[in-house]
Amino acid sequence: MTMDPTILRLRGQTFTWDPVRPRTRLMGVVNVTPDSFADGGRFFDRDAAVRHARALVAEGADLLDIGAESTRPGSRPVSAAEEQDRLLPVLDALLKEPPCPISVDTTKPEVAEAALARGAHMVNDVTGLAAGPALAAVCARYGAALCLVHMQGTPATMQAAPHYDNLLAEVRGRLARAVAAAESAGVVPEAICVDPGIGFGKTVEHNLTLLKRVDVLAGLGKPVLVGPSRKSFIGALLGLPSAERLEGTLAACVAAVQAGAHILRVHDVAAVRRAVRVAEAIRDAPEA
Ligand code: HH2
Repeated sequence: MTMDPTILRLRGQTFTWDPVRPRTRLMGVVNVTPDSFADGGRFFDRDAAVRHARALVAEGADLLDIGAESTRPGSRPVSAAEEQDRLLPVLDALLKEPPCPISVDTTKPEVAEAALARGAHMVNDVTGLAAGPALAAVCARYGAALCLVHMQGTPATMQAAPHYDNLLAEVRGRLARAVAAAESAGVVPEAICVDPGIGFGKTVEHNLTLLKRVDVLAGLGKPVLVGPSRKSFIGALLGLPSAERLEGTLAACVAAVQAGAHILRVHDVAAVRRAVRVAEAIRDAPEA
């Protein structure tokens, strides 16, 4: 029996994962925000953000994710106008000669519309269409990809008291409903990926279980994107601030790959590329 490859279509570009030896793709994070938890303020300036994006591609990023609104726990929402003022100049510079497909981390249909009209390839919605199908309809109109992330609550409240009666069933069920909503809004089935939302309404233990059981989401038939990079569950385990979470990030990324992740959203592209390359070589080695 031959298995079908997993596919993600990004407006003319396609990522294909071999079912036996899938090659993990890396999404490099570019935060054009003054307050992101991992790199807040460092790339707020347009030129610095563009330089950083190009450096991530040189390090081996297959895809870039540009965000202009922080979604850290307790972060302040920004208006669509402010988000566009931050995002669009960076996007314009990168899309003149796109170094790789570009995703835009936004929950607002008007911001997505402006970004996709300029040629962005994907929308990364950390709320998983919680506000309804409008964002999906915009993606459908442009033939763009859509990443649906599981979040319990909102960034303002999500870490107050995360609770699940059945973590894996609830995360999978919510994502399955979001996929159905996206497809009914006209998004091409092969242009959708799903994400368990590490840190989005999850305790340390919830995050660990989701990383261990990425395979549960692979059953949805979409590529699975996972974003453990520098997150607070690593800080909680090791007692370290975000600047010192590289080793923890590498361990989480390798575990996620072993559990079936297709795309990793990371800040430290070069280091993760090396760690994943070795993990994949071990996975693909002969048994004896
Ligand atoms: N995590 C963050 C933001 N966007 N998107 C996806 N698909 N998956 C994630 O896990 C994810 C995400 C939060 O990380 P970061 O961008 O570093 O911080 P901030 O939200 O403060 O900008």
